Amino acid sequence: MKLIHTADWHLGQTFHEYDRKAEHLHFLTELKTLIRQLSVDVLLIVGDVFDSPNPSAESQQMFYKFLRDVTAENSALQIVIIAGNHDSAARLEAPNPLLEAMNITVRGVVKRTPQGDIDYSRLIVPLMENGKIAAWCLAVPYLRQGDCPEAETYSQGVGRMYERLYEQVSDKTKPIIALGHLQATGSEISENDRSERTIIGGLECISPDSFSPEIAYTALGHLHRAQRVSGRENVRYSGSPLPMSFAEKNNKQGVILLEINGKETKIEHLGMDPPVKLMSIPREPSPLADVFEAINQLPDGEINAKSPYLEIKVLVTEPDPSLRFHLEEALKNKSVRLARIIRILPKKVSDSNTITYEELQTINPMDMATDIFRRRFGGEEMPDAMKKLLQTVIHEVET
Ligand SMILES: [Mn+2]
Repeated sequence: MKLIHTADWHLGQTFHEYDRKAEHLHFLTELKTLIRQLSVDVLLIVGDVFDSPNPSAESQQMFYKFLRDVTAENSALQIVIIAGNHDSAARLEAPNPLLEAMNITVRGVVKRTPQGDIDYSRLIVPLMENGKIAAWCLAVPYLRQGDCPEAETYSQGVGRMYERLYEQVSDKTKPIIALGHLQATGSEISENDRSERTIIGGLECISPDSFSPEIAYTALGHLHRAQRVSGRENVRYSGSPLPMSFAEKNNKQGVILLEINGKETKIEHLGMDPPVKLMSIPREPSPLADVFEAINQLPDGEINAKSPYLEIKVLVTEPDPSLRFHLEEALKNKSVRLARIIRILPKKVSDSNTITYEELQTINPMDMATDIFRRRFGGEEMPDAMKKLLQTVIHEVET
């Protein structure tokens, strides 16, 4: 049985105002080719299908056209999709009556039975091969606090969710594959990346022990860098197919191919080169003269849909409202698309209270709040109860 694990497509994302439709289409075309060439049985899409809970008509159309095309081309293909924190759980599930007829299962909402218990059975999806159940999929969407079984903390609740689901699988002779959109402890996030840093202070990290060693493979989404978790070969993030921010420019994009033969599981990361590169110049933030020099070295040519996105890091000594204009002038005839300019003040100035918007974006809100608390209350630490409450609020706001 062959499966492809992918996640974090973020369809509809604009990259610093640039539309990414062409890049997403490129990925979807490559994915379709892979599925056909490898005769894949199951496609697992592990959350953050869309970048926004209210995706544009255009990005929804792209998604549903892909689903239609890929299932038409591969009549035996089964697809399991879960919602991520960026998706609207209910909206993603809405077309289920149509999708079910196409062998596609979407799980976004954790439903309750009339007695108020979690409806576990709905989250256990049989994976078929030649008309027979070949494996079980624990299709767990991104979980909010109230979705989990009773527990002291969010992470314990999530752990319990997977335990219960595992217990509920009656036929454990078949391989079990768990899905999850979460941050696992022992994983690395991309430096300064706010889109991933939705879980604060480490308390909300999920222990990889939540996934029983008996589970053949755990397919994770949420972190955009492909990686194993805590050195466990079979607990993995596929990573996103496109870099979502400049912090991710060195990530290796792709999907994971999983081959299950009885007890044996073969796991392989299939690299896919995104059609548009991210460039950051100069290597270190530099004075304007060096920046112009670096721009000079860029290749000449026309700008098209494949031209790299460019980040420029300038050391500035004072506000310069015409900076962007001068940089844009220098970039004329260069085959790049200017995405952002980072202005960095030299150390002695930035030591004062001035910080740039970009710097502000990199500060963890929890750190900021505890710092302010300390200053206001003569060095007192914020009480744990208040920290917990704040964490819940930040979590809700950011997800
Ligand atoms: Mn996510």
